[in-house]
Amino acid sequence: MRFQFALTLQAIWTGMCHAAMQHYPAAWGHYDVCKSQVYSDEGLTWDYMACQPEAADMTQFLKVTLDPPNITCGDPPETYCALENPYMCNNECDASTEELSHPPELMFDTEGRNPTTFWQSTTWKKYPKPLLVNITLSWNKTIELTDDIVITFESGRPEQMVLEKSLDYGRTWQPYQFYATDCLDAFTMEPKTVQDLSQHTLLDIICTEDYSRGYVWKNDKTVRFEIKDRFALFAGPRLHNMASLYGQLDTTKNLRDFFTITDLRIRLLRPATGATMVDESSLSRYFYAISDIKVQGRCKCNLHANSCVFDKEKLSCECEHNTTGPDCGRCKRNYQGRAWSAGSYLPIPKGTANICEYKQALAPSSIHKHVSSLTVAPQVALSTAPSVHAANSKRARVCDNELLRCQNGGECVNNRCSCPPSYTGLLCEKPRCESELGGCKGPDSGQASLKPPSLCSLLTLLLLDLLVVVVVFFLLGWLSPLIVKI
Ligand SMILES: [Ca+2]
Repeated sequence: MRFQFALTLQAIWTGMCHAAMQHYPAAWGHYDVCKSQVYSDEGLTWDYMACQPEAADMTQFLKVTLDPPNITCGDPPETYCALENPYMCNNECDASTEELSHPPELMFDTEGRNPTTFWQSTTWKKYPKPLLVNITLSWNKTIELTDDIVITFESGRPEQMVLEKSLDYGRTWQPYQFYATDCLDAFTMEPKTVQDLSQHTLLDIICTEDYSRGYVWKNDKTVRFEIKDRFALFAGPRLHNMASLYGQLDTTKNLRDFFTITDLRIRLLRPATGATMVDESSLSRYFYAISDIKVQGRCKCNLHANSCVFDKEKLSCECEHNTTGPDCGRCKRNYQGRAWSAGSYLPIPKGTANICEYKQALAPSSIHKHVSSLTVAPQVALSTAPSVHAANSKRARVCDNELLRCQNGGECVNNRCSCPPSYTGLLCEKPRCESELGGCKGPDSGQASLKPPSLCSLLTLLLLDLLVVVVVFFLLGWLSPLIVKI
């Protein structure tokens, strides 16, 4: 059912592409199916396609860490004032009372309830020492962002903040975007907006004042990292030309990596103050409060899986195409028939699966190459052991009546090659002289060219001689009238 449904989805998507629908696709992806069965001349076979999991709300799968760890309000309990009214100080934060506590998980619960639930920091009691908080979101898995990151603040957006990303599980960090009421003052960067970016500067890290300016009222509470506006630089303003974006993602690793993360870090550097000067007599007005963080994305499975499971607190791809690993980043054992490669989005709409192939599935003509370079498949290598007998011939099978692999006149007997005297090796591929003292150049090497001619070769030579004599006689008979004339 799911399979049919996915196919239908794909058909709908393809239709949408052709009709150039002027809507944002729900999840900018449509590579839902990894393989399908098809009838061909060889019977029922698999047709493989590039595939990826659906985009999802990734906040369900993250681990959140706060630094400093005791930065959440309520221990000890404290009162705080409303930013817009310093005399309204009737709010209380108490970690020991559920209704009055503001733990970090309230940044990720389902919103829409009233009143809003939110995480809140301690107040800025230690002013002028900066009120610094790092909120780290870790997935322990590479994920690809598919939609804007949206952070909703409940008490004014911070005056200075940096959004950072890691691609190596938090070992190293790179900035994604700087946010400030005054970019020059805070980060010595010219203020820019995402609209200033072009295809050539898409990877530039900018400082924006769009989400920090002035005091923020209820309708203006969000800070964004604009993923879709960046996609739109390649896919067009309504993301209707996804082929163009996929093409770029396929060929530009930097671009692909830009949207790929294992961790995000929100560095809060200065809370909203609502004024040019901080009122030192009322520091309980200044703190951070976040009610919601949205991170939409999908597991990165290198286009080798269409589902990703969350088991034992960890996400991992359910790999297809004979791949394995948390990101389907390598071929399964015995499936290294060719080097691993990520799938490709192109050609639209099915992409290219680049499956890992079973080693034994190589064409017989290429077997010889493998044997002679000693990179024989495991099954073949096993049979070199002298103790291999008919009992385990299933694993030790070298040849059979269909696979006439024995070379140089060798015959398949009991699934093993019986070689002529001058050849040896699993497939009779080696002249016996190679393993003898002095090698093939020695006087006793037994190499074909140095052997006395066999009866067969003598007969062949005799026949050839006879043929030459007959031809000469025939020519002479045909030419004789001419010779007489001359
Ligand atoms: Ca909430």
